[in-house]
Order: sequence, then C-alpha cells, then structure tokens
Amino acid sequence: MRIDSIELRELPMRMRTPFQTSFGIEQERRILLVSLFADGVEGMAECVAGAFPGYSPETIDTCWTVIEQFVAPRLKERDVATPDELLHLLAPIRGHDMAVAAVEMAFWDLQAKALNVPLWTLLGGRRRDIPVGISLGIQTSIEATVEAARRGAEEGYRRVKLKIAPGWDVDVVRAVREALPDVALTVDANSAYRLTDARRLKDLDAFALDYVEQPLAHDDLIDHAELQRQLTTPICLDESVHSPEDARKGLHLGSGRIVNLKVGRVRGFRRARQVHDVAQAFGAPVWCGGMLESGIGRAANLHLSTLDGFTLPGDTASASRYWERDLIEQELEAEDGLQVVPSDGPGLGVTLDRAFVEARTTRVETY
Ligand code: OSB
Ligand code: MG
Repeated sequence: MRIDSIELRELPMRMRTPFQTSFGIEQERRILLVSLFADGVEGMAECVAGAFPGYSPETIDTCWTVIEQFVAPRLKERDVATPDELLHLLAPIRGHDMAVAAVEMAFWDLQAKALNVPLWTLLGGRRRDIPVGISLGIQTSIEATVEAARRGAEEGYRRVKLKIAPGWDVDVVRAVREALPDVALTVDANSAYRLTDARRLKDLDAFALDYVEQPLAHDDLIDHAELQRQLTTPICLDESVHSPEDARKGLHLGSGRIVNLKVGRVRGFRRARQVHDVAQAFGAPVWCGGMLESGIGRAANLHLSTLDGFTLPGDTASASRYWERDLIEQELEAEDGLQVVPSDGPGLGVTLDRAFVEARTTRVETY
C-alpha cells in the first residue's frame, strides 16, 4: 500500500475519576490519534503514551515529535506491503516504541480495512469472548477500596487488581481479601519496591493473589528473579518487557511467570504477537494490559486478546468505567466480565464519533 499521509490529532479527555498509581495521579488524558492514509483507506490507532513520563520515558509530545520528524518522512510515499516491511523501514529509530507502535497499529487497521476483514483475523486470533478484570487505582481509604472491589466483583468482573505502593499494600490487600474471599485478586506496584522490601512483599503470599505485577524496577530482571525465588505468588512482568528478547530473558531467568502484554509498550502488534509466542513457548500465560485508553485503543486491545495465549483476564474493562462519553460510536461494555471483539465493520470494528472528535480536537496536523 502506498502511504499518502499521516495525520496526528490530539484531544483532551477527562476521566470520570482520577487514577492513582505509585508513580502519579492522572485525570486529564491527552489522547493522541494516529491515522495512516493509503489507497483511499484510513487506518487508525491510539498512541498509549501519557502526558507525563511516569510509566515510560515516552510522552504524547515525544511521540508527536518522533512521528513528525522521523517516522512520517520514512513512510511517506513509500509502498509498504506488510507490518514487517513497515517495521524494517522504522528500524533505524531506536526506542520510542509507543510512537512506532501507534503507526504500526494504524497500518494493521489499514490493511484489514483494505482486505475487508476484522483485525483479529489478520492477527491470527481465535478467542471471541474476552474475559476482563478491573484495575483499581489507589483509593482515598481502605474502605473505599473494599467497596470499589466489591462493586467490580458484583458486576461480574473476572479479576480485581489493586494498585499498591510502599505504605499502601498489605493492609489494603488483607481488607479486600477478607471481604471477597473468592475473587481473583492481584496487585500492581508499578516498580515501587526494591529487593530490600522482599520481606514486606512476602507478606502478600498470605492472600492467594494470582500474581504481583511489576514490583521492582522497570529495567530490572535480575532482582525480579531473586524476588521470585523468595515468593510463592507468581510475579507478572509489565514495565520490564519491551520485546520478545526481554520476554525470553525474563522467563528464562525466572524474573516472572506471567506477562502483562501491552501492544504500545512492545512497538506494535507484530512484536506483541512475538512476545505472546515466546510466553507460550515457556508455558507462561499472558494477558492484555491497558493504558487508560479511549475506545480506539481499547478496541485494539480486544483484537489482540483473541490470541490463544491470552488466558488470564485483561485490563479491558468497560469504557464507561473511565469515560462519560467515549470517542467512538460503539459502547465497549463488559457483560458478566466478558467483552466481545468489536465487529462493526472491518479493521478495528469501531467507528469514530467524528463530530465529537472534531469538536474536541485541540491540534491536528497532516504529514
Ligand atoms: O501498570 O497496568 C499498568 C494505567 C496506566 C499506566 C499503567 C498501568 C495502568 C493500569 C490501568 O493498570 C489499566 C487500564 O484499565 O487501562
Ligand atoms: Mg502494570
């Protein structure tokens, strides 16, 4: 397909409630949409970078700059036949995986639309009902956390994940576990601990957690392996895995036994599939992470979740948990803890609410 142009668009979206993690608090999302135009077709993706470099060094501003200055010039007026070819053209760009991912994902949507097939068939997925869980940010009190967890469980979500941080861990997990003895419960530290906290983290073994997500540093596999030897609870890697190589090293070292797979973190669908395949080779389950996406990014996550290895509930809960009004026409709502893959048309299977998006857009450029 001959790439005619790339459009970048920013629109602010305010979340219903603030989302607090060990690295910060967020309520005003700056959504960055990327469109690729080729052969009269538009492929679209959402860039998952945040406004602040707390989860990753990338931000939506670095992504905009990298796409404008380095990605667009390499793709414009080029014939690109496959995602592999596109990644090859972008291979000189080191890092900036979220920026590259957004463009790569838009290319998959473009191809699927040109072929008139749903994206999941191109990805090779087979699952149709996607089990989902909720991710609860750090709340104002233990009681509020227990109540939010209880509501999630009552709504049928298949897993409750609690954000933890030093000083907000064992007590809150104990309270939720006592209130909900049977719920599939996990915690996510977003890299807030060090190996010297191992004793504290070992206390979490008492609560039958499905996993503890990314307890240690974002760039560490060695200490995670040492910690995993001391814990009975499986460790799930999130921030540490940017590539199939990272997954291989982490699973080989025993740094974790489960992978949270976020397509934006691993440079797009092609590499996400490779990470998935590596995990499968190790017999390690994967699940689809979330980055507080709007409907465009959530739809992409649901398509990815159709691959066989996604055996644990993903962070792809109902869009209405975060948004008063989404920027797509479909309502991506879970029922009984299941999401169905969007299928209103080819590609992502969702349609942008153009009037809403135009009205909210604060910046749009075509390169
Ligand atoms: O670590 O999984 C994470 C949100 C922003 C950044 C990092 C993470 C998260 C979440 C929320 O846990 C997932 C979601 O519901 O989109
Ligand atoms: Mg995480």
